[in-house]
Amino acid sequence: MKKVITYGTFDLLHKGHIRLLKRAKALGNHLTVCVSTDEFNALKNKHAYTSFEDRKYILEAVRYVDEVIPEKSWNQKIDDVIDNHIDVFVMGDDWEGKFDFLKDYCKVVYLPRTEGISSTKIKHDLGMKPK
Ligand code: C2G
Repeated sequence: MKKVITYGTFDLLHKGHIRLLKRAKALGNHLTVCVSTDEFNALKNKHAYTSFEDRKYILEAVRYVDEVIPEKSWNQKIDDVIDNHIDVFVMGDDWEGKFDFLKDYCKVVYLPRTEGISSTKIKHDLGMKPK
């Protein structure tokens, strides 16, 4: 079993998220997604359109995802990697270098983001956010 983990809000699930999840799963044979709770999103100054419960429910339906757990704080990643016996930590490269401290515990991989799509762009385009 080669376990992969990734983190995020995954609001308004779109192709960029799916491509990240697909490539992350391909780095092993088990993918754990750690989804930001609504409370943690507030710490990230993010307001997700869908609740944690709904974002978790949606992710659990994605073929590449094996397990979904809550992300409640910035400093749970080392414990998550140890407790879940994780081999590979994956994030989009907008986070390049930010999680290199995990290299003491697992492989760290930053994948190129998918251009032209984001939850923020969707909200802008739908007129849900001020320009
Ligand atoms: N992503 C991507 N391409 C996009 C949009 C997002 O590859 N067009 C990736 C991001 O790089 C991230 C993942 O999809 O790896 C989830 O994106 P967000 O929900 O925006 O996650 P974020 O708010 O960056 O939360 O502790 C880490 C944070 O929870 C990351």
